[in-house]
Amino acid sequence: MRKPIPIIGAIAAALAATLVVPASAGPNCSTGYHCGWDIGFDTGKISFFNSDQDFRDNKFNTGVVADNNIKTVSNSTSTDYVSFWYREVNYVGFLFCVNPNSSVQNLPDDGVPGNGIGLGNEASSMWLIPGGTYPGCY
Ligand SMILES: [Ca+2]
Ligand SMILES: [Ca+2]
Repeated sequence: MRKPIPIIGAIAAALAATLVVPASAGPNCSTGYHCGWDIGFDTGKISFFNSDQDFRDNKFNTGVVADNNIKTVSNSTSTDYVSFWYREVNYVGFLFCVNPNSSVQNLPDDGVPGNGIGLGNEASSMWLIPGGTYPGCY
């Protein structure tokens, strides 16, 4: 009877993970950036490198304004920044937060953008705070 060789298996798995997935990267978002989408992970993308206190002057790559229009978020920080998303400009009205190397797709949404109900299609600013991961964030 052959004995299993768990150490080689573990090394192979770790190596494969290292080769396939960058150390800290959310889905479809370049390392160091915090990304948002209009729909899913592929329609209407915007990438933030720093905090942004007002989305009214930010647009997706489709040209659509990002304010009150982000439904999906991915965190690809290269360090330990957690993204905190707010209902209003200037970081007022906390909505949700996303930990390093994490994401959330199609946030709960009542179908009416910017009416203060739901999490999707509500964000108007995003603040990056170091020291993650934080409990209670996606
Ligand atoms: Ca802005
Ligand atoms: Ca809403």
